[in-house]
Amino acid sequence: MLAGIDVDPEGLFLRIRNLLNQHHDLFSFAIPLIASENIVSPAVREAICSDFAHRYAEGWTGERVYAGCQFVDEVELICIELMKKLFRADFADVRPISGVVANLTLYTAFARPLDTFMALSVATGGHISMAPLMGKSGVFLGGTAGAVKGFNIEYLPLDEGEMNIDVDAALKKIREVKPQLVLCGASVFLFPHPVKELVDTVNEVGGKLIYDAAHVAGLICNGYFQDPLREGVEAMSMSTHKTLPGPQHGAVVAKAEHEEVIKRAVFPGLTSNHHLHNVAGLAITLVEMLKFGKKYAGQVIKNSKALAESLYESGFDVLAEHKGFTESHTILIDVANLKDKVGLGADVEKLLEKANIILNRNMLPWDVREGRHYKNPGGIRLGTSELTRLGMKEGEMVQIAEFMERILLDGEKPEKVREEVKDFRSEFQKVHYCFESATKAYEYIKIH
Ligand code: DSN
Repeated sequence: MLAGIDVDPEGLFLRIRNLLNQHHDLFSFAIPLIASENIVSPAVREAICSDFAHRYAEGWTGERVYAGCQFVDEVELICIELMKKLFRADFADVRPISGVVANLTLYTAFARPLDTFMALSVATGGHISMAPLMGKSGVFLGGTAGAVKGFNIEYLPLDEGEMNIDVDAALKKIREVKPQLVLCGASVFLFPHPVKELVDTVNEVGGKLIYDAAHVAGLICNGYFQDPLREGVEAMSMSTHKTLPGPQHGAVVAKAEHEEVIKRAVFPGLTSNHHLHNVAGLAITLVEMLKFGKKYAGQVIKNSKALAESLYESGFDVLAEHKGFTESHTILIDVANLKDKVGLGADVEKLLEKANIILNRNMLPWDVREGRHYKNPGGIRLGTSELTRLGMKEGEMVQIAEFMERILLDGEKPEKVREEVKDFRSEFQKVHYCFESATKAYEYIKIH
């Protein structure tokens, strides 16, 4: 034994494989509600365990510095063309290996260390990749924009009632601080951001407006939510696995004039090899979006509205009721009123996990003011992308709200509800909005 680990290789191998199998069993019978997650189709799973996973192809297609890339190049070119078509973009780069690297690509292309950068704070829905190294109060945040790029970060103000960027306050601040770069987009992204309202002022002060579409890329490319490139942004970064139901990867789309600076930022700036199996998986995902995407994205939004409505009617404090709760896949709930009964966000997350209902705690914009911490914040965040891919519709959202009500409001034991959750899930075992396959959504595929 080494620090509690059996070092017998055979035993360890079997143990790891057993853990993987258990994980697949868990998700086969769970309600997956994490807004940043989704499930890929069997065709995409096949691509991501292909030989592409073993290869190198540094640089741009047709200009690689390794042999053996002829099929890799053809797949990547198809992927690029599909990105351009679906996002109606002049230029696409599918080499960033994650959403954070996609953001870093735009930071590198459009700004320099010590430049002033504006985005939402983490507490108001921003992502850690937008955050400074140190908070204003001297607390260590370690955000990518500060830690890696050394930006001077000013926050975009949030209108807490509207759960959106406060346009008047943002315009005033942009005129004052004259940022080189302003980023719209968020990790709690309920409503389209005011790109059109901000762009002229950002440009007047000499800055550039960009957009992080990590959460909403699968809505945007199917004609929903908003169309940032038409509304005035220079470029959009994204991850490819949230509402866009692809493998874990990143991408950037931009106006034609930014092609060279973005290409250079990606390679040799931020990547060496760019995970070719995920590029192949992304290409297949984009084909799926071309064929099935409009129905999928429309249903994601219908489902999130239905789930929010049912939860609200059950008595949950779902945010932004006066605006129909959400225009995306995401719902935010204030659970501070459950503090004495079940606890705050982390307690709610853990209790629901016992019933195989998987979601995450989330900060509310007013948590810091009210003395709450990100480890046990006042909110929970829910997303409907993965449930939609499993074929669920509005009726199932009502059922899911009931499960949550019974555990969190009526005090039923989660272990008892879990048995019903498993029954409920047994009907939804295939991935939808993709090419037909016999493989189940969470089937553990054994090759060895
Ligand atoms: N942290 C992820 C999210 O859950 O939104 C994004 O990277």
